[in-house]
Order: sequence, then C-alpha cells, then structure tokens
Amino acid sequence: MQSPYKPTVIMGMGKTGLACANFLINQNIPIIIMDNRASPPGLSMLKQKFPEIPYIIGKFDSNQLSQANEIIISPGLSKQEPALAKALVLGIPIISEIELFSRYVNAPVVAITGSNGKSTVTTLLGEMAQQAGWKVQVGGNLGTPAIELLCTQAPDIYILELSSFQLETTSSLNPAVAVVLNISEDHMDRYSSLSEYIATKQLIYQGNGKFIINADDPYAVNTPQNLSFSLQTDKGDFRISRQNNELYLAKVENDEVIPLLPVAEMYLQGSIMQANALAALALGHAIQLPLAAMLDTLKSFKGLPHRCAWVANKQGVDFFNDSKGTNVGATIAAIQGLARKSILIAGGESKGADFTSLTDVVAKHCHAVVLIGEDAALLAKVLSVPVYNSNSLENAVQQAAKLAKSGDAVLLSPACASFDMFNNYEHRGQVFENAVQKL
Ligand code: UMA
Ligand code: ADP
Repeated sequence: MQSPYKPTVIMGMGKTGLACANFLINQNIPIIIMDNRASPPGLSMLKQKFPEIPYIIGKFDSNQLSQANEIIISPGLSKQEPALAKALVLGIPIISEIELFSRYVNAPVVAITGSNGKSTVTTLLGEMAQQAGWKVQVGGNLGTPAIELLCTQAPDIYILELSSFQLETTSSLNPAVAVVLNISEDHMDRYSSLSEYIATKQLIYQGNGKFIINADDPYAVNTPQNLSFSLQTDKGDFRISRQNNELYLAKVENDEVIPLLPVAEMYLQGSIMQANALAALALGHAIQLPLAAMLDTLKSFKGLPHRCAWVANKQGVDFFNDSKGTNVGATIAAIQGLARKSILIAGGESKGADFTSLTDVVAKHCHAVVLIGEDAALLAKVLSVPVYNSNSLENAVQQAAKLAKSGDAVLLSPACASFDMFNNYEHRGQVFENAVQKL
C-alpha cells in the first residue's frame, strides 16, 4: 500500500516536469522535483512560482527515489536511468505525465502516434474539430503537455500526439480512438532493437476504444483493428480511388467505394499529405466528426512550419525547409514527395540510425548532398552521389545553391536531430530560411 504522506518524485525539470509540478501542487499532493542537469530549463520558473517546493539538481538522488510514493518520469528520460534501479526493485510505480493525465481526464481522448506525421495529423484533426464547432484541446508531444490541457473546462475531445517515450510508462489511457500512423526506424539510441521501438509505439492500442491502422505498413498487419487507411486503391476503409482519371480521397461503406474529395482540391499536395489526410478522416469518422467540416478543412489546411515548407525561389531554384525531417523515413518521404531533382542538405545527430535505406532514394532523386553536423561521416558512407561537407548550415545553403540548376529544388531534410548545432529543429529551420533569404 502506498503511503499518501510520501512525496511523489518528478524526474525532469523541462516542460513536462513543470506542468506535473503545477498540477500536483494544485491537488495538494506533496512533491520533490529533480533533474540531473546543472541548470535545467525549468529551474528559474520553479523557484519563482513555487519557492517552497524541494528540488535537487545536478544529479538524481536514488535514496529519495526509492522513498517515493510514485515517480513521474519525463519523456526525455528512460527507466534505465541507473538511479532508478533501487526504486524498480522496490516496485515503486514509475509513470508518465500521460498516465497522470489518464487519472483525471474528463472527456474522450484521440491518441496519435507513429514515426512521422504525428504533429501534422494531430493539428489537422484539431482544426477539423474546430471547424465542426467542437470544443477541443490539442497537445501532448506536439508541445503543450496534456496535463496542462486538463486545467481548463472539460472540452468535447482531447486530441493528443504521443511519442514512444511517453507511451513507455502509460498503461491506462484508454483512448476513444488510437492510431499508429506509420513505423520507420527512429530513436535507436533509446531502444535496443526496432522491434522494441515498434512494441512501444503499439502500446497506444490499449483499452476498449477504436483502433486505426495504416494498411500499407507491414508492421501493422497483426494489430487488432476497427478501421484502416491506405494510399492504395484496393485496400483500407479510407483509401485513394480513381474516378474518370481523377484521384480522390475515398471511404468504403458496405463494400462500396465512395469518393469524398479530389486530391487536387486539397491545399497541400503530395502523397505524404494524402496519407495524413486519410488518417485524419479515419480518426474523425471514429469520433463522429461531420464529414463536411473535415473536407472543408482539407481544402484550407496549410500544414505546419519546418515540414516540407516552401521558402523561396532563387534563380529558378525552389528551396524547401523540412527541418522536422529528423529520421530516415521522414527524409525519404520528403525527397520522394518533391517529385523532382534536388540537392539535399542533411546531417546532425544520428540517434543511432541506420542510413542505408537512403542510398537508392538519394541516387534516384538527388544530384548531390551537402552534409553538416557531427554524424555527417555516417551519412557520407551510404551515399553514392557527390557529397560536399560544410561546417555551417549557412555555408551548406550557399554550396547547395551553387550546385542547383534552374528547375531543381534544394531540400533541407536532415534525417537527424539538431541538438549538435542548434537549440532544436525550429532553430535549425530558421537558420536555413534566413540563409536562403540572404542568397
Ligand atoms: N533531460 C536531462 N535530465 C533530466 C531531464 C531531461 O538530461 O533530468 C534531457 C532529456 O534527455 C532531453 C531534454 O532534457 O534531451 C528534454 O527532456 P524532457 O523530458 O524534460 O522534455 P520536456 O521539456 O518535458 O518536453 C517533452 C518532450 N521532449 C522529449 O520527449 C525529449 C517534447 O517533445 C514535448 O513537446 C513536451 O514534453 C510536451 O509533451 C519534443 C521531442 O523532441 C518535441 N519529442 C521527441 C520527438 O518528437 O521525436 C519524442
Ligand atoms: P512528427 O510529429 O511525427 O515528427 P510531423 O508532422 O512533424 O511528424 O512531420 C515530420 C516530418 O515527417 C516532416 O518533415 C515530413 O518530412 C515527414 N512526414 C510527415 N508526414 C509523413 C507521413 N505520413 N509519412 C512519412 N513522412 C511524413
């Protein structure tokens, strides 16, 4: 039996840790918060808002951890942290912020995970719900911690982007509908194998809600499912159909294929966006969003910055910022989505990735690659096109501009995390856009 008098220990003083602290203090639950960084980002806010709350920085205190009532672990930290060993042996519950959210949630939840497209689909579905006049709260890995959304009046629906890190320690979310959008290798510095990463993503399929799968994804075939989506014309409850030589987003009802919207009428073009639109339509259908509102939104949805976003045309060359392309799957999708020859700018922190699946796609679609960042050499090893190394993103942009011919594209899609050179992917994308504007 856990004692109510023992404190809950929050590990991590980032966005998640601070949001949990704020929530638990309001619930009068005693807490200690710790972070092993010397000056964690949330420290000054914590001192200012809650000067009386005990905290430990610069290390994790395993004694405090083993005396906790419960431990809330931030997503950037894994349960393999050595300081947690004793607490694990003692059976002290280690939960995520999403698990805490699950205990207090007061409206149905849509849960969205996958290797790529999570933020886009989460935002798109949120806009669809708003368009339908629903009260909606959108967040999670997207940026606003879920627990922070709870502090407001109960909405009609919560729409949450969930990372594998958050799912590792979440067991009772019971979403009304859940989806794994797609799987491609990511975060191999955290997981021992691709199967462990996939199994973690699939933890989203828990409870008695509806499960949606990507019928094109080989890893999804054995998942129990209620609905599916596909970019093919012969499978998926939500799929592509061809009528009079025009492609449509379509749904299948009683074995009949019903065209919903010509893909040409979507504001964002390309197969990546079609996959994301079909996933959002399936999710919206599962929660009974009106179809008209969903289709209207697809006609106007302009996407998120740093995701294959057009920046400028300079001397006949289009420049695209896909700084959020932080794994191999995203970069492959971005290269293929451009459907023309490009100069690729890639590189950064590899996160333990295997880059070999880039070889053929780059050979087919790219004239050359300009590499930046600490793991540039790992990328260079797998590339068969000319490779140029650059010591800064600004120089990489200039080099790429020299290599590109009129009609080509220059694409920043690093296939890597940004933290070796930038604060985050937004910072990297901004540096790229500024350098392009200066050309
Ligand atoms: N860290 C330490 N010591 C600590 C605590 C954290 O070194 O004691 C490090 C982590 O290893 C990590 C960084 O600090 O590198 C931030 O970790 P955190 O868990 O404190 O992060 P938060 O600020 O709480 O932000 C988290 C998500 N971050 C991560 O999962 C790393 C944010 O997703 C999310 O928006 C936020 O919660 C709200 O839910 C970001 C992300 O990069 C965008 N997510 C990964 C991704 O999308 O690939 C999963
Ligand atoms: P996430 O939140 O999963 O990182 P985003 O919506 O932020 O996903 O998109 C990140 C990157 O993934 C984009 O820059 C784009 O290159 C790629 N992407 C987006 N949607 C898809 C998809 N459905 N399939 C493959 N890649 C995608």
